[in-house]
Amino acid sequence: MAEYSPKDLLATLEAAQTGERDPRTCEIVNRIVADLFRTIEELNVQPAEFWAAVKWLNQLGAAQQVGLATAGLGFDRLLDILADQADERAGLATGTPRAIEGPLYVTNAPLSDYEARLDDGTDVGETLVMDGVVYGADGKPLANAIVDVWHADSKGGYSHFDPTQSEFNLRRRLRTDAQGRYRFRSLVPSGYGVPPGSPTEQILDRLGRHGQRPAHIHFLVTGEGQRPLTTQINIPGDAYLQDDFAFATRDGLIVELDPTDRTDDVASLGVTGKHTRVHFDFHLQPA
Ligand code: MBD
Ligand code: FE
Repeated sequence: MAEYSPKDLLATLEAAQTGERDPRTCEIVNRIVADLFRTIEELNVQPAEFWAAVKWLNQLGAAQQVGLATAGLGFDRLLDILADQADERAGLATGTPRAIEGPLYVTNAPLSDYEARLDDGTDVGETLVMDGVVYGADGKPLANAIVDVWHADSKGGYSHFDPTQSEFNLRRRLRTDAQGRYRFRSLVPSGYGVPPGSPTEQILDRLGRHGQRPAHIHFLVTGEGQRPLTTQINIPGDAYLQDDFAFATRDGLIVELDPTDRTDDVASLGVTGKHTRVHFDFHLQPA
């Protein structure tokens, strides 16, 4: 009797797709299943290993960490590399480099015109004043652009996900003024580490890796007629700057820190003593 092979099983699986199917879903799922069948066959994956992976995936989902694991396994950066390549082919490879969104963005942060204070005053750390201009694809300053900014606190935690922080702490949307300017007061963030004991940490341990990100600040910049830009800036001097577990550090996104005690121009932000300044402009692409 002829053996029913893995290839036969694949063919049977695909032949069962006789209903009102979504062709794109079929194409992708069939490819992934075929690739995994091959992996299991060629690497002689044992049932105990397979079921351990299923258990891990369930734990990963239950912990809401699928998007954290994808970042750590390089998928998020992969999507950026492919988008960069597409831009290159289209002659659009200018402007501020993109960098991964990550799993910790929250929509609808409080909206302010031009400037805001991001921190709720309860955290320790160095006061940061960051400012800059959003430029449209035409090279001119863009009024009424929205700079949506979010970052970690001194312990590397993000509000909404860290229940000890107040709602929308270190998260704001800033609307640029007529000159395209935005600015905010906050605290210099610390780096992020994946939660200890979590499913994401477990897989990183098995891979002989750490789960640390260097200190960074996220941005989603949008404006009329412009392509939305998701990016991050990195704080220099961090031990993990070139060893990011999410592979997101890029040239052009590492800012300079400017320590100052000048306060006359930041009175509306309530800044009094010594603090750190960062200047960073965003250059958008056409929609
Ligand atoms: C982060 O803060 C982050 O930016 C990414 C990409 C993954 C985990 C935590
Ligand atoms: Fe982050």
